[in-house]
Amino acid sequence: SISGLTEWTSDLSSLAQHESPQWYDDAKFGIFIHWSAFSVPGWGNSTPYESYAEWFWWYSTHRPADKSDFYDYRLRTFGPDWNYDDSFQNFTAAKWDPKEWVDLIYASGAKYFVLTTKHHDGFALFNTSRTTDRNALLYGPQRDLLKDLFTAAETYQPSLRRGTYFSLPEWFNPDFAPYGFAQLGGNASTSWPGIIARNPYTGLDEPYTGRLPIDDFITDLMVPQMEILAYDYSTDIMWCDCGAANGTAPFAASWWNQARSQNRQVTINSRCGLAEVADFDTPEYATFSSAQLRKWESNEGMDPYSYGYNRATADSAYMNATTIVQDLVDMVSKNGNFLLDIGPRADGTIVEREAQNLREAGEWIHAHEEAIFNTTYWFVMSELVADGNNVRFTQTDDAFYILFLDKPTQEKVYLDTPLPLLRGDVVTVVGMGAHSSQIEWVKEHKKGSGNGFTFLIPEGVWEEEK
Ligand code: FUL
Repeated sequence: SISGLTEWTSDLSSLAQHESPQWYDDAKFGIFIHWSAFSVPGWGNSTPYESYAEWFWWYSTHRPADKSDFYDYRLRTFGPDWNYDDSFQNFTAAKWDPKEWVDLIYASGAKYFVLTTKHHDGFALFNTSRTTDRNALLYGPQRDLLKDLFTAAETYQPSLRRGTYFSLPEWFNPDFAPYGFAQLGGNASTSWPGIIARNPYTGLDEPYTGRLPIDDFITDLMVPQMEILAYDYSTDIMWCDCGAANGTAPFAASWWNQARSQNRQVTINSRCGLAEVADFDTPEYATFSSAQLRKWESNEGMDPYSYGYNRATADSAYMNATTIVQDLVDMVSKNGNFLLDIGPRADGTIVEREAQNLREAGEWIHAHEEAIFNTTYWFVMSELVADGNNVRFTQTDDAFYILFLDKPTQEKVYLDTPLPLLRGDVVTVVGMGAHSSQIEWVKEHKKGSGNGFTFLIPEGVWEEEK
């Protein structure tokens, strides 16, 4: 036993007791980064939910799934002889400054980030030696991108935690085929295909560059790579994707024991293939309408339909600062975190509009951080329409926050809720609106008739829209 506590074992009853740490609950806002070889084609059409640009290979090689003409785009852009792995050489990171990324993440107000260390295409952004050569140290930028990003984030420790997205399956890896959809009962058109990709124009199998001989995908590749992320890179968040067959139970037990022995707290999401090890749920492009007892984190692209870079997206389509703040407030009021995704280009640059919107949201978030971070949701109620105002609630030990999603409709607002039991005596009202990012005011509550309470919003606190 470590520090008097029982060690984690790979028994599901042991693993089920692990929960997301306090820092994760307090952190509320993270930036997700989808960046890899898929950033080279960097294209997806705008059919909702069916055109993730990071699925370029899947769509362009599997016609029945391709509802957004990736196939034609591929032919038009790269010609008939092109294979997906040809994108490696153009995944250059030539203009990449990891310091700029972490500065932007910090400016956005986020307290953590999660990088795609390996997506379904199996191309790793970290040192996978011993398991495969299919990585950015040997192909493309020839650089340990994960290490450089984690190192750049040192400046902000411990307030900027570092996480790793990791796709359990490699959809097109012939070594994964034995664990493909047939064994999992999945849907062949969308999930865990385990189907070797074929160049649709030549009819030849696409190469799977960098494969090393292994006996078993799970024990010789998947689990060792998770261990590399945990022990060599010290990830704070193991953000798996897709579930599928796995070796997660023994991995998680060892990782948590090691973390505890180092006095670190780490966390694991719900997509590592075993419900019991999930510390938090991960709704995708979705949220909840009420508070959830179980910790959750919604993930969503600033691009309306894609996580990876999508050159077909117009600047005006990226999620704006107001929506970022509204979504964050809404999620936090319901016990959620918000993992907001950006898709950088293959050269490492970030779409300027995305960066601008993040910085603008960050101004509001930094100015009102006490109403967001280190708060808990109000168990009585999370959302309420009060006199036409859409409001949310958060609280701490000494404050109760009423957050307006939009400019208040009137000066006097009646909240039809029982007066919150205040542990301190402060009611802070934080407003937001397109251009109201700097305002904040405190107003004593007044008891109204019935259960609710009324408060006045002083004149002039809301900036005129510019
Ligand atoms: C999904 C993936 O298939 C998407 O490409 C994206 O990575 C999202 C966060 O998870 O399952």
